[in-house]
Amino acid sequence: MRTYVQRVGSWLCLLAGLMWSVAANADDGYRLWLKYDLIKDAGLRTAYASQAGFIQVTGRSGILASAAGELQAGLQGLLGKPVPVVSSGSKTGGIVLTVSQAVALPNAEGYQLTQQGGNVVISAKTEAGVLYGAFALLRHLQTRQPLRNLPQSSSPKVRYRMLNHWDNVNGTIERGYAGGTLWKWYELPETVDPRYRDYARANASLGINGSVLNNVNASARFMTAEYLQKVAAIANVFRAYGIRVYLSVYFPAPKVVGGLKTSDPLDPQVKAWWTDKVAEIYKLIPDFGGFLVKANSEGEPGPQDYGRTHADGANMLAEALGDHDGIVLWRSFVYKADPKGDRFKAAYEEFKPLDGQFHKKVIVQVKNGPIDFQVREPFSPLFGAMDRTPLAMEFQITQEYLGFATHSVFEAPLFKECLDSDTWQKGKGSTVAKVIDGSVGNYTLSAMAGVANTGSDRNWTGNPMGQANWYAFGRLTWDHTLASETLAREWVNMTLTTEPKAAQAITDMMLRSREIYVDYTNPLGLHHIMGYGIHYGPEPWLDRAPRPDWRHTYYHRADSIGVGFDRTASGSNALSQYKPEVQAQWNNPESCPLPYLLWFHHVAWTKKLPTGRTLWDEICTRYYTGADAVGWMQQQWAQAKPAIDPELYADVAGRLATQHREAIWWRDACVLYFQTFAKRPIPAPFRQPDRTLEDVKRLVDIYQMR
Ligand code: BDP
Repeated sequence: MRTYVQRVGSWLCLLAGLMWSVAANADDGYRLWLKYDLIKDAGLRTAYASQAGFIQVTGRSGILASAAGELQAGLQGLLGKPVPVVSSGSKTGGIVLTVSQAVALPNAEGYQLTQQGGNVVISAKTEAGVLYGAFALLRHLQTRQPLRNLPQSSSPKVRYRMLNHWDNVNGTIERGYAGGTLWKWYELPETVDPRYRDYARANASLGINGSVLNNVNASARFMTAEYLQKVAAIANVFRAYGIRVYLSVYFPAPKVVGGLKTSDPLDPQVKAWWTDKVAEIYKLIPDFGGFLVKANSEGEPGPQDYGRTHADGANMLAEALGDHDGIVLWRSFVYKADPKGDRFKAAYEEFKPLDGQFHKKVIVQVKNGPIDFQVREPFSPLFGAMDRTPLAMEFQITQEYLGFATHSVFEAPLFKECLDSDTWQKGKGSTVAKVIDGSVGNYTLSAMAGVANTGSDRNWTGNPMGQANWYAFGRLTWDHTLASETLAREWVNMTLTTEPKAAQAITDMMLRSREIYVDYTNPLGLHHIMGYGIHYGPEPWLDRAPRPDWRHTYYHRADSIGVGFDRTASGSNALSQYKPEVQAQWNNPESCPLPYLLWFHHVAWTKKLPTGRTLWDEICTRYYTGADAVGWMQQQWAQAKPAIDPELYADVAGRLATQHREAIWWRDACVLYFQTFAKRPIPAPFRQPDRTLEDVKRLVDIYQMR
């Protein structure tokens, strides 16, 4: 009996040990790109360790302590040995952190990594700069760069580098696909989730220095004393990582929570209310960043409700900020339900006349494209037109129109395509990036915002591949010249694997993924044909909605002749909102680049394109090859399997399988629907779908829970 018990006991121990080791190896994605797993190459480890004998830091205040702490944890993990933090010494072979006014860089948050007197020295004008330098050094080691590649120096090109959270008080996230909000409003301010710190670390590692905590469809609650206490508790955590908090404003807050009779921005009582509110906020949060405002847009109230302009509203808030170091980010995402108009033109029509009228603390925040975060958009004409107003970029990281957390779409190529577009605002070379970094207009205010894809899921982004979009966005806010390939490779190396073949297979998959998504959903410049409301799956046939510009037939305009939205002078003339040089690129259907063709032209189904195919055949080719290419993505991922954590591998493999099935759904829905107009066969070698249009329509109803 004793032997039996002993035997069972030892089996149980073995089993427990096994389970532990499985659990210890399983990667739940929580650590993002800050994994710091042991470097397996002993030679490299020794080389790095020879420069990492100690971390010397003189100050021990908030941000410097964060920098030293991060380096210590990172080096211990990567090198497998403890690294002491010391406050002084004349030893060599260590890392020295120093704040020095002598550092000559354009931005005080920039850093230098040099080798001096046998040490690696991280220096910057500010503590935040030192923190960014510490993360840069860690990234250097995580991506296995040789130490001889130092020195390096880097300075952020944009001043306000921020995430916008569309998080609601009730814990949900508008267009969030990774669980609920990270902010536990009901527990705050007393209980401060340790996760807030990890959120701040991740963002600081990219250079992000601001976070708007709440949805642009804002609740007035955030302006109450109760909620400001909660916000302050989060700000206290973020401060040690150089991140400032901002709040979205519900414009009628003075009426709703202030008890005033009006929220008219020119009313003296309203002005006084905001001035007092600002004072209250800065007392609690001395480094508060400022306000983000969605006004007179999609039913949100705003200054126009009182006969005032967007500039009146923005300037009133800017004045209320007074001498505090805060800004107002006023969104240009506005459009009216005009059946005769073109939604494309709306933001320009409202904001261009106000150019030059904004207070010096106001930045107008513009979505990358004129419509709404579609899979591909031409850049917003405002970037070329507002030459007397600083403009912020608003990208969407969360994949509202890009297949949620199911489809793997690497967004860096989308961001870059917009940033690198030439607006010609002040002549050739006035790229969108240079407009928003302030260099074209010579502004010191510059900002870039991304609508966050984070949530309470353990791995932060639902789809582990979504982490790469957070990563790429953040790195681009720091340096918009970084190439998509660099960003993909860095992220893969830091997050998934450094094994070269596997890393290459995944990088290749990521780099093609956006174009593949475009092909099986909206090829050749089709846009806004996704599932109504939910924005998932195809629904190009939608011709009934409360507003004309919420109908999808409004956007694609398919008829027996052809498809596409004529935005030239013979149509809505939206093209006239661009500089002549930009118009020249897109104006002529013969020379308009294919990715933008149906954005600007109604093209005949029979029209021969430069590819040698007719428009109809080209559309079909894109839908079919796009859907097939998801099969290729699956193969790429499978190639990397031996080098990837099994849990993480299986998670992404499952999502890719769904993506493949849904790509075929998109394909069938769109070719079957457009075929009812084109009245042509599916070109060989492709085959007519087995199912009918009615079959695919039913699928959409199921997703929409109709
Ligand atoms: C749209 C979203 C909506 C947002 C809106 C915005 O569908 O949920 O509120 O943008 O940016 O894309 O304000």
